[in-house]
Amino acid sequence: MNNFDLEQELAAAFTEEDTENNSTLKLALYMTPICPYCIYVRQAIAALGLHVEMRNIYERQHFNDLIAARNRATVPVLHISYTDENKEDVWMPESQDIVEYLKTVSG
Ligand SMILES: N[C@@H](CCC(=O)N[C@@H](CS)C(=O)NCC(=O)O)C(=O)O
Repeated sequence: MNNFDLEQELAAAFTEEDTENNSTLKLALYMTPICPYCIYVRQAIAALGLHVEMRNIYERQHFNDLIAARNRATVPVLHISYTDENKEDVWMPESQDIVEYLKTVSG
């Protein structure tokens, strides 16, 4: 495991506060290491200092989960889940939309 992977593993243990909705949200990015749109989003995540778990779809489980949710393997996709069980998970595609959303989360 290299430093980047380790950092992501540790980051996955944390969550972001969703201040607007007063619940906790967890962010995960479905990605591949070589996809330019994914790199763009990952750079934004680093710049914003957010904790986002990386889910490389070269790993079978992550690939299967993405297909089950969206019926397509296009990445990046941001998975947003909430501690409030009444709130449905969101699967957000499109790198530009993801970055704009992340800016709102980082406040
Ligand atoms: N408009 C999308 C483009 C995403 C995209 O084309 N991703 C490529 C990888 S860089 C991909 O997943 N291609 C395979 C596929 O669509 O099944 C975005 O900005 O996120």
